[in-house]
Amino acid sequence: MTIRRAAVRLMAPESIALKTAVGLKRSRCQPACQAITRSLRHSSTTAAAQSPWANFTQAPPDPIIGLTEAYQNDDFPQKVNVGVGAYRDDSGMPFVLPVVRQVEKEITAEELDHEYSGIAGCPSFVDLAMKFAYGEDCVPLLEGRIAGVQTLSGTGGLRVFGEVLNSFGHTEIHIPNPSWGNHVPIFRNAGLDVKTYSYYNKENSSLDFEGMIADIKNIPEGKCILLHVCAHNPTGMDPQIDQWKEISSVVKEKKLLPFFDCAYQGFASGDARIDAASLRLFVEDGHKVALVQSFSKNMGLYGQRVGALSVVADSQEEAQRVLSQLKVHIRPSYSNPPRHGARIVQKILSDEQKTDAFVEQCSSMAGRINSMRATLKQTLEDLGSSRDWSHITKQIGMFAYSGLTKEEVTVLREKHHIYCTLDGRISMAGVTSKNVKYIAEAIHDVSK
Ligand code: PGU
Repeated sequence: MTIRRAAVRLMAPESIALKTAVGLKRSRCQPACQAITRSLRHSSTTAAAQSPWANFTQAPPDPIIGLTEAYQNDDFPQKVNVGVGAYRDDSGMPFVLPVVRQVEKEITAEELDHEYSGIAGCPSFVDLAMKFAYGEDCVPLLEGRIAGVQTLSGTGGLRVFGEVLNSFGHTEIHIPNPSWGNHVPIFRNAGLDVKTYSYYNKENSSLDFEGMIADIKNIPEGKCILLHVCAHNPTGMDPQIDQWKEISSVVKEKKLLPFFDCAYQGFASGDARIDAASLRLFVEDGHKVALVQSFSKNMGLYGQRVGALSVVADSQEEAQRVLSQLKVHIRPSYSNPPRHGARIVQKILSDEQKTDAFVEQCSSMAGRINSMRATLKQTLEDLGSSRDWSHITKQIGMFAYSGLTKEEVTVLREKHHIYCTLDGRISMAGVTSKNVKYIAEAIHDVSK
């Protein structure tokens, strides 16, 4: 919403009447009308002086979601939204997975009720979500020592666990630099000090593995470290499996608490079943990890807010105690999670054929993104760009961390009506065969 529209929405009815009255032509504004205007002006001033919201300053728009709002208010025909990480088909339209459509019909036909969920959500959804991430043969899962709850997607799970950490004495959390922009306010609002460790080398557009290891070695013992399971947002650069092994051993040495954020399972390799290798390796190494999963991207269930939070414990009994604490934080926050999205995921993951269909449909989304990476890079080269764009195809997942500066991004937005985040992150999910040339020409124009 623009600031102007927001102001109109928040405007009191009497000030709207006032605007209408003062907007009348002077000749038509008889003395009676003028008196009304005077009285309205007086009452609105009084109301403003008394308003309990008078000291509410205008907050800046959200750096990611705010872009969608600005895009929606732009009437330039070729405008492009490559801000938010939300998949679009090749016509630029939101995409509902066919398997999701199919199970939605089944759910409707079942005429289910709308009773409350339990505080921890739907238990069969949680079990299936955990199997999907940890793998069916995961020992702690088979031993029943992973505590799991349904959450308000990834964001909700991160916030709940941030609060739980804080209430059990954690004062800080270490996230990669850079990371998803919302990690900072989520953890800050949960009462944690947010610190960063090196992750990316801008000079060569690659993972800064040495810097990462050196910084992790400097994290004080016992602190919580946030790791992206795969398809790191925003850089699109993941450690290789041998590098994950080294990270795991340093994390163990420092007795850190690994907290995994899994928002893109399926968008890294294209196979959702193998994208959780980093998490599985940590669990095999004996770490007592925590994990947040989101089904926004891989199942395209963004607005359904469906995700899970789980914590590996030492024993079944410990898992029960952890579960009870997760519930203690959820109950006063939103009481219990919504049902529909969880029903969709539950129906898909409980059926082998539907799971196969989902994996294939997710893979086709990842495939379209990869083909757009190649086309964008090629078109930039064909246009004669002198910059090296090879990182666009080296990176994986939903984003291209383009290397464009804040200034270049601003020109991209103001001159070419292309909306990406100020750090130069381009959501490749919004690039299509119809707009890729326009995007490449605009990038070339701002980066010449
Ligand atoms: N974790 C990471 C790493 C993410 O990128 C996102 C979403 C989430 C968690 C949370 O997603 P949920 O929808 O709550 O499951 N990041 C996207 C979506 C837009 C946003 O900022 O919320 C993005 O564009 O970065």
